[in-house]
Amino acid sequence: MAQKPKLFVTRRLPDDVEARIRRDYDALHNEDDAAYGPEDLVRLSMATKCEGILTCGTEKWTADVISRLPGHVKILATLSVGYDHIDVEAAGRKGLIVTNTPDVLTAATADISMLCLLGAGRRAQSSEKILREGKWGRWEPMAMLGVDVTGKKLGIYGMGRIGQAVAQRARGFEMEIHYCNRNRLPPEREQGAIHHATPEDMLPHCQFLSINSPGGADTYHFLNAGRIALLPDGAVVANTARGTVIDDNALIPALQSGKIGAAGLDVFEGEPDFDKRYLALDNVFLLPHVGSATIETRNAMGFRTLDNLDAWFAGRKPGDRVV
Ligand code: 8YV
Repeated sequence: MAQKPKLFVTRRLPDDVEARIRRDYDALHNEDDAAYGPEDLVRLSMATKCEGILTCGTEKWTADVISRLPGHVKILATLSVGYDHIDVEAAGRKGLIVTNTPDVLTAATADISMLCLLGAGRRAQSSEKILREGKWGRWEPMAMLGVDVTGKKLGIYGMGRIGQAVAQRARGFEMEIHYCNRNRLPPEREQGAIHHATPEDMLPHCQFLSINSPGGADTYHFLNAGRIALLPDGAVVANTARGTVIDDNALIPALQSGKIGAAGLDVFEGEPDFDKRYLALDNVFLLPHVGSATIETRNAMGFRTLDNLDAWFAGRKPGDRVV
């Protein structure tokens, strides 16, 4: 019987995914889900003599780490659609193939974008806090007033797969969809959404703003003080993309002053660390990066990652090759 390919798996994954890995690979699993730093990644890549690595967004594949990987490592398959944790240029220089998992987390992440828009707009966490703290008294005509989502103007920054799925959901809330994307979508995908070639053109329309762009250098601190100033007063901002897209030093004062009415944030710069000033605000709805956190979606992401690895080990081109 042919030897199973050697794989290094950096995180503990759902049972069905782990079972498929055990069936098809000679793998080093991370049973305890230990956190691997740069030295561990290099050391374990060497120790396992692996040709493939199955990683997640938690491991940082910097140019330095990639340059120190042994030559037997040929493919880095990430269980994520985003790959801003991988220096793809360094991977390209080394001839390392990189794959990701598009499509399979689109719906789950778009759902969380809606949850953030609604949770922020309707003050979900500060309302729940009242219950948990036993402070629910008489119904008050003026208590916990949020803003309607229905019928409002929604701007989507980043109209890729997830942005388009957010638009589809927001149409159910009768929202008027605006979007900012380098390229205008064809009419059948645009479905009446209004294209803006620049954020500066779109932001003044955004009573709600959903950030669905990739992370990385191109979008770093996109939402800064200057762009916040362009939003209508009281706008609601949701971010399920990457924390780096928002400048916390601009958003937090805007939330404090009421310039931004509320924010729903699933991602943070430097997560799991995050700017603790958010915790003192009652106009925020905060989640710990759960955009793709459903069992169905995580299984699908795991299987898609393995499909990419299987293809490469069978001598075929992986479907989701990014480098
Ligand atoms: C997860 C994500 O954090 O896929 C992404 O890009 O941001 C999230 O779904 C990621 O999959 C963790 O590896």
